[in-house]
Amino acid sequence: MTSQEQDPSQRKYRILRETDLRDYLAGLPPIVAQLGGSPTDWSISEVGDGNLNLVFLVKGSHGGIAVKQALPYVRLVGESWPLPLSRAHYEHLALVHQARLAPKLVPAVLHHDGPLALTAMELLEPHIIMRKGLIAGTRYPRFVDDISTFLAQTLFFSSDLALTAAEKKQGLAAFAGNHALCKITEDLIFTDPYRVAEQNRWTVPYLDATAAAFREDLDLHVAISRLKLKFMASPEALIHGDLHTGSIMVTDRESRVIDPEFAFYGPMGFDIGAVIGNLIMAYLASTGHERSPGERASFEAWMLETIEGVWSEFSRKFLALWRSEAKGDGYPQSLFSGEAGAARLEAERQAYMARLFQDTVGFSAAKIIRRILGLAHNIDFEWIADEKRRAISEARSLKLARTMMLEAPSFTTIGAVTKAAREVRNWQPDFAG
Ligand code: SR1
Ligand code: MG
Repeated sequence: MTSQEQDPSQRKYRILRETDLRDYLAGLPPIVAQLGGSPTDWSISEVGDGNLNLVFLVKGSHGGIAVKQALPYVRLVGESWPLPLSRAHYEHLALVHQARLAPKLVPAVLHHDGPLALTAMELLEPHIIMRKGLIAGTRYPRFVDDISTFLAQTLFFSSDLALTAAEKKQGLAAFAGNHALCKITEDLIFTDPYRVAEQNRWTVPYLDATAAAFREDLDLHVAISRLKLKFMASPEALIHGDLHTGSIMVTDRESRVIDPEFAFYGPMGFDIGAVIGNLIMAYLASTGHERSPGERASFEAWMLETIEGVWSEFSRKFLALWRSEAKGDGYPQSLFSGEAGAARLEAERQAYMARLFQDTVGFSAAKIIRRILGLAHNIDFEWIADEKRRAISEARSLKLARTMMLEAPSFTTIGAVTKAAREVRNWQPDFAG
């Protein structure tokens, strides 16, 4: 036996500790070559700070890799919340698919082991998690171009605009089993923040009244339920499914999208809204990280430009793909022939983008609310040590998100969203005084 991969006893699922991982990787010749040196000299450390998985960084004399292993439960909560290991399969499938559609914008997969729910990937170095960079006030000049390309290419090329009906349905079937991860989203984003749920939390006592108001607000309950239904019943494209700024790694020269374990065929606006909602939170949290008033003003101006750039560049690239690569069964060319047909199709493309923008605004708002009133919070706010200052940023975000969700049709441009964000940044909640 030359490799542990060929030894059936080694292929059963077990949670890997650092020493087990060393032995396991030592049995994989391509990985040994990539790392270099003797396995006994490799440094291995578990660095996972996400909500679900183990993540190891492994470094040898020649190079490094990242290894991700799914745990059979939600790491954030513990063994009382079991979660299928199959998510590692869907993540692997999505990474391979995204690498084809958006080359160089996701980490390269080096090895995948289904039974161990483990994937070894290219080590992204010196990249950092974008959320941490934004908290530090760092600007990323490549980000708008990279994320808009990622969104336009992964969404367009997995949609009915680019695929035949048969191809699209095969894709849908391949990801249909990832329903346990969808259920997390259905509960944690679209339901729990609006009802009494054991795991909800918020910054007490400052947000007590707002949390209670959200639980009683039937207009909001209708709006979030419409979004939930759209999430559950709109298989428009293969979406990443968890595209927050903690799922993006950046340097000043490049950006990579990681962690697509929530991938499934869903509404495109959920991914675009995730990016924009998380940028809005970074913008409104920024004041909580300043050491003197106005210290981060130019960074904040860049954040607003970035929010505008994400939508406008995505929209431009998506439309360009639709005009040049529409080989799918949606909008048959034969129905839009001649000059009049071409003009009508172009008008329809614009109408499609307007509807997608409405979805994006609504999903952005849902993403903001869940991070402030639900189970899983984000460090943009959590790292503001002074609880009152944190609550001020959170209250502003909730106020903006509520308006975006209830009045989505009044936001017809991304400029209207950034204008509202700029205005709410100066609003003082009652408890601030
Ligand atoms: C219980 S998992 C909580 C959250 O972590 C992931 O990153 C997803 O956003 C999920 O909703
Ligand atoms: Mg994740």
